[in-house]
Amino acid sequence: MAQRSSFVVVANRLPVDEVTLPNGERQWRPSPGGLVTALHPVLVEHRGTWIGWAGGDGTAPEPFDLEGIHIHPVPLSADELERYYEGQSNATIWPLYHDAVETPVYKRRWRDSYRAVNHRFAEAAADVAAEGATVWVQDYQLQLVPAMLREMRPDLKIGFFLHIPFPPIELFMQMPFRAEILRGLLGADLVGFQQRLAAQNFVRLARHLLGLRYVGQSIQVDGRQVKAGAFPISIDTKDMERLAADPAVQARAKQIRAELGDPKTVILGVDRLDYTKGIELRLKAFRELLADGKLNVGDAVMVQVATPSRERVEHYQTLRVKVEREVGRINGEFGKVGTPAVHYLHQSVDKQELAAMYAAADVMMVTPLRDGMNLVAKEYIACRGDTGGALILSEFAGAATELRQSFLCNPHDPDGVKEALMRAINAEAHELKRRMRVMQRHLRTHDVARWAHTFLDELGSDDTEN
Ligand code: GDG
Repeated sequence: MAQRSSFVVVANRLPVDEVTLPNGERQWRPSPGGLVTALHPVLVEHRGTWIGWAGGDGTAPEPFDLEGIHIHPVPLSADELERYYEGQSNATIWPLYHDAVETPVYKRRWRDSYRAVNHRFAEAAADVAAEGATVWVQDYQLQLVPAMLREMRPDLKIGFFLHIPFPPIELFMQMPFRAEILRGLLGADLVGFQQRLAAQNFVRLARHLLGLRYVGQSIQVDGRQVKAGAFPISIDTKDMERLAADPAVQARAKQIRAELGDPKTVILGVDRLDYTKGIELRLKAFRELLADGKLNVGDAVMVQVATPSRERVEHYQTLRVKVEREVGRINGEFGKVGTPAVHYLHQSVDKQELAAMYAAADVMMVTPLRDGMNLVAKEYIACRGDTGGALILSEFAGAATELRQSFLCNPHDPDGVKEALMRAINAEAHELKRRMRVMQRHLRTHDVARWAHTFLDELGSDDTEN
């Protein structure tokens, strides 16, 4: 029988990658990424089990322990990867929940696969959870798990957290199996969102679609209370501050600036290559400012890290072509030999290099059309020490609710983005420092540990150590 845990996290992906050592041996290593960054400290604290997919297709490896976490892999076949993951999760739900900024694609066979895979994850959780355990289900790939798990194990305390936005009723109603998704989520005792508005969308939807009554943020379902609430996720602020203050990282930041030709202004973007992140509009704003003569190559340089993401999904292939065409156009028109206007990296950089980039950037551009939170914005703030730097932040990122001292902009308005960028570039140093200090103070108290504890407290289970 599987090892039983009193605290279980269920997420699409396990927080590990398999690497090949120089001697050819295969080994599991912790892997970077938004969700892992967020949950790792909490799991270690609680000695929990993490259930998820280990990568690859076919059979899953046997459960194992890594850095204080019990890892419980769930298999996905090649067919399921295409239908459940790339299809239903990333070509249907992801665009629909992000304001349909790309057209969602609906396919019955994707939906069937989504159901089957959710059932497998629920069964795994039912197997490993101890009597009365707390199970925390993560994100849009697994929205049916809470109800399936409740059916199998009514003794469990079930939490669900959605990392991405939850759309307004009008949009959600497009979804062909909308009632099933909603009932899936309502299997939880607590459904957490990044934003208050998203929680409101959810309770209103429960009334609209299923005629359920709610008082405040508490919905009555089959004689149970299901609570909804906002739990804005954050970063491990201390860890990020420490990393950025490391002399090697600081030296690398200086070196990056020198390699870029010691320009007056280094403008940085760091995103998964995703159409919600507003990478194209950011490049376009930069191109127009160069064309208007408001910025000059040499004085200002842009660095865009666009981490490869969901490369087999068509929307993402199209986006890559568009972004790379725009980068080519800008460099073709404005670059000089040895001095490109945009440095574009379609690759993943390591954590130290990322921190050095943040520390080297005068202006960080975070311009999503819609984003649940956006941890990049928070990481940048934490990496700037007390040295200034400016954050341009889309009003449509969840982070905008908290980071009010950033230069906020509407990413749908190109002139507004350009104006925000120029204001940031021309701001006085003392003004930038003042803004940074306020946001840094906020992040020191509102870090990822607080996020997790607040959620688990509300779920009534922040005693999982025992
Ligand atoms: C989803 C929601 C929500 C990126 N490139 C590299 C790299 N990263 C790291 C960043 C950051 C994370 O990945 C990205 O997190 P975001 O929050 O910015 O965005 P999503 O991936 O879309 O995450 C989002 C999040 O879930 C958490 O709830 O905030 O709204 O969409 O940590 O640093 N890390 C390294 N190299 C890279 O090249 N090492």
